[in-house]
Amino acid sequence: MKIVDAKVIVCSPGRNFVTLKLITEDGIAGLGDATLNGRELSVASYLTDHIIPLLIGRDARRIEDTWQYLYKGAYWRRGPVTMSAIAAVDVALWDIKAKSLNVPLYQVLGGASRDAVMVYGHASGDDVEQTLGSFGHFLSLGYKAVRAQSGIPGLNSTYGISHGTMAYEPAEKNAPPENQWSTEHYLRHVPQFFARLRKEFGPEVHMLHDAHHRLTPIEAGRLGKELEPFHPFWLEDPTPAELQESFRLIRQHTTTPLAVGEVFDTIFDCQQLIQEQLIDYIRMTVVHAGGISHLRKIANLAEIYQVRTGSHGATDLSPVCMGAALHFDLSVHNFGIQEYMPHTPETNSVFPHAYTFRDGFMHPGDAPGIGVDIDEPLAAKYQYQTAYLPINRKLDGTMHSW
Ligand code: EZ4
Ligand code: CO
Repeated sequence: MKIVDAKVIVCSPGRNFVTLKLITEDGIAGLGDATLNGRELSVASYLTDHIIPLLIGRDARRIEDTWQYLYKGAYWRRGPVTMSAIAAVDVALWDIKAKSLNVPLYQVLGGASRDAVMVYGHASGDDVEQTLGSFGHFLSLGYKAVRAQSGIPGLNSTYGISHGTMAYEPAEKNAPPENQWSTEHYLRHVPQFFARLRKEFGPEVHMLHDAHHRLTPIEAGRLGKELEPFHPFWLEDPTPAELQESFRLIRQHTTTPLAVGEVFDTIFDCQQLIQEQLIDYIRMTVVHAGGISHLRKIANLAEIYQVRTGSHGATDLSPVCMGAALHFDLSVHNFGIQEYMPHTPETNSVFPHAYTFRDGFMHPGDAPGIGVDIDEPLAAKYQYQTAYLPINRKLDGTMHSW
């Protein structure tokens, strides 16, 4: 089953997406997401200029060998651009494999380990009152788990607050927007905010929060400790995780569960975090972490240490990634939770899909393969637009992690 054609489709139905399409000699098409928010064209070039010429004529059935060929064969290992490109190939090959067997992808990944996949939505607001309203809205839609982010008094902008009806997921045309940061303001606000949420919505609903890499380990320890009475499901990205051992310090101070990994790209980014049991949820995604093949290895390592998955699922990952993630989530034993932000109607019309949401849970559907397609003529109507993620400065102008 030779690969005879391959193309990279860049489109922007509201935001930029990069999609790889592989076609076999039998006419089976497989899709893989290759979107890296704010750096989209680098992955498109990596695929078009360096990978596609190597794929033509290869046997589409040899998924693991192709993964190793692209990873080891590049000599230059790891990194988000390389790993997103490899992921796109890997997912497209899994899509082809399952389509050639006429089964949904989860059936070739060992079958379903559960009936459906619990997802969490994103509540946000400029202040606590608005966020409470948004949180209640998600509960009325059936969500059993909701992430809550609120504007912080004294700061003119912060991470995670949606404006208007659009789901929050930044990418600004032309130049990066600037956000403001103050750890003091943030730490004063969040525990009170969570106290209100828990009081308002009772003990059952899972409440999540994303600190978005902005605290030092000891500050994160303090936040985790102060949140304990309100038992959050997790505290996400409490501190930048390049230095994995810094999580030891957080662990010494709090039992609040920790979730990390949306910016990681290989198992080596989380090996110490997992093996020392410094985290509770690993948030790596199919698209940025080398595809289904590599993410399964990460999940298998995590399973031994009782770390569960909690894959990133923001709207800057395409529906192709969302579909692949749901097959992974349904099949892997140590699944924890899946992030879900619905895409816009334009995006959904470019990427028709079989996955469904019902009552707080999702299912990938039973269409052969991943169950996500791309409408190429429609995609061609939405041209790529230069876009950047925001940057973040402290009140005195110092650059900070966004
Ligand atoms: O900032 O996907 O948990 N979700 C997140 C996201 C990330 C974006 C970056 O492109 O942290 O909002
Ligand atoms: Co996050």
